[in-house]
Amino acid sequence: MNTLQLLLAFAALSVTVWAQGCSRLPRNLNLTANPRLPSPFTFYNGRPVRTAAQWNCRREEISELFQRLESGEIPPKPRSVSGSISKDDNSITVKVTHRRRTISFTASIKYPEEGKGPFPAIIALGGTTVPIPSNVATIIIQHDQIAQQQSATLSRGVGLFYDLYGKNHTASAMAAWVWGTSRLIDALEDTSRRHRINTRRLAVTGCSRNGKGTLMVGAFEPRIVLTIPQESGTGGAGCWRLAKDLQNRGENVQTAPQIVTENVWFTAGFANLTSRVDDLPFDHHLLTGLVAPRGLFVIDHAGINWLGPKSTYGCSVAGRKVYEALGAADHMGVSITGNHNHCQFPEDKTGEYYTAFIDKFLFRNSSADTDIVYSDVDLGFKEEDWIDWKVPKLAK
Ligand code: MCU
Repeated sequence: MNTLQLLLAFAALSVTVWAQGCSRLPRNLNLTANPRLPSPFTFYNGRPVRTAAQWNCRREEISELFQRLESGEIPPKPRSVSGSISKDDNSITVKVTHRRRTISFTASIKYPEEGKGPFPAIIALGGTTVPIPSNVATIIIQHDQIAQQQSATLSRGVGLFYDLYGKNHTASAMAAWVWGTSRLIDALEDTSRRHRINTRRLAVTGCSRNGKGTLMVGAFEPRIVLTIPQESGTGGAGCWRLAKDLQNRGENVQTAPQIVTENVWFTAGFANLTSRVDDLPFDHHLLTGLVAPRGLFVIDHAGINWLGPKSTYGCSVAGRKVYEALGAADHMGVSITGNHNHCQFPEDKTGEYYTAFIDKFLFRNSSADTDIVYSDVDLGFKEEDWIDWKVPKLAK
């Protein structure tokens, strides 16, 4: 083969690779220890991510890695999903049929007192803990009905999701909540002429355990334009590796080995990995990265060690680098302040920043300043200890 032939063969090969789209992960993953936060910009096979198109492939890969190792599978939309709005306009009932089984659940809708709409809406997991602006609707999904979160021993496979897919489905409670929230949005789309919600301006929020679920929903449901996890701590906006390090330094912080004994937030198989989190090909900065470039405002508590505020801070700073690579650093913010009760919304800088995120992402006010990385105490994250990769420019 001469040089020209060689070049042509190579060109043909790369065309085939591109035509096939993203390269697939192997069936059996080879997990190798990495004590730092894994690079968002290196594929599982070691190749670099250099373009926006490659990031889309990497994004798919990260999503699959999370589902395989940590959350369990989030099933796609079943063929039959429909919605119906109650006569009093205060709720939507979502009906889903999959392989001859049917479930239904109801979410409440509260509209602003004034105005015609369509209104942006905040979907709240279980109830609201953030202030709802007077021009925004609230939709409350009782996600515990979709997958229970009472205890690690009693709640596995309990809830409407498992009535539909079987109690041995790999989906963790959080994966099931993502699925349920997605079906709620399907139903809102299905009934768009019968309600006054703007389904293109949806946010999601929840606090603590529901904050963990909130980040998952934002990561896996692209129709959400603003994700607001509040005090989600470990298993949410915090990183497994950072929490482990804090514990090694004597802090009373929640870590992976403990969390799986407490509840069913993760797929059952994740329990085999919690003693070796360095082997995970991801950490939660990549969950943050899955939300990019959509709006994300991480709220946490500086004074509750169990939540691991240092972990959430560092993990957010690392995850924000994905936004930076996409030319949208200010689409992601983090604010960690103290002096309030757990899940009580703080009337401090966090409140101010929250309003800016609402303005920018629910009302498309591009001048709202959301370039925010804030903590009211020094949370001491040393990037050089945790990040050994550079941020490429992926923007088109
Ligand atoms: C921060 O979320 C959880 C935490 O992970 C648990 O260890 C603790 O029991 O409960 C927190 C919570 O959901 O509080 C309402």
